Amino acid sequence: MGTTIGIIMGSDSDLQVMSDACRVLEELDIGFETAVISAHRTPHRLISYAEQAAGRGIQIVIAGAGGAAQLPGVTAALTDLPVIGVPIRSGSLEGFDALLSIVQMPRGIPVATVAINGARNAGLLAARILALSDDAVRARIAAYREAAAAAVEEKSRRLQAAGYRDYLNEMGRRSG
Ligand code: RP5
Repeated sequence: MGTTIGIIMGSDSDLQVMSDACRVLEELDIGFETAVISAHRTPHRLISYAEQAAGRGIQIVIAGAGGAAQLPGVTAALTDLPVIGVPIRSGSLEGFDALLSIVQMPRGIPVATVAINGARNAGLLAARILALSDDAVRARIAAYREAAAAAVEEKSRRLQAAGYRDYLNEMGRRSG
């Protein structure tokens, strides 16, 4: 399993959220690497990372950042690889600042943007891009979608069988 996805984040305080991307890529058996790289604190390191990523075999970059969130946009400016931006919820604007910074890229340099804290979807989107040229990944994504559908069907069956009160109580017990 080669490393095909680069997951970068502006701070280690983003790791809790970005670990959702790591987890789903592990579930899909896709190789990835992780790094903390800040567009404003370590701009030169970001330049080296973005310029060298494709040459090292990285095919897609997932970049998470909070606040003014320049990391995904600057990365996309430095490489031809697809870049997926994850707005991280933080500070007084609770991620809305990062969402707008990332989604409102001026024309010419695209960044695909997922929801605030949507790192799991970022991982899944990266997997779907890889699946265009990898049938094994495509099969694992199909199985993942089928399992998600089956889980919903099972919940619906249990809700009908238990009734809403018992189901809610059971949910309360599960969440601790
Ligand atoms: C951004 O500022 C990071 O992406 C992070 O979301 C936010 C806060 O960083 P720390 O002050 O926790 O390092 O650059």
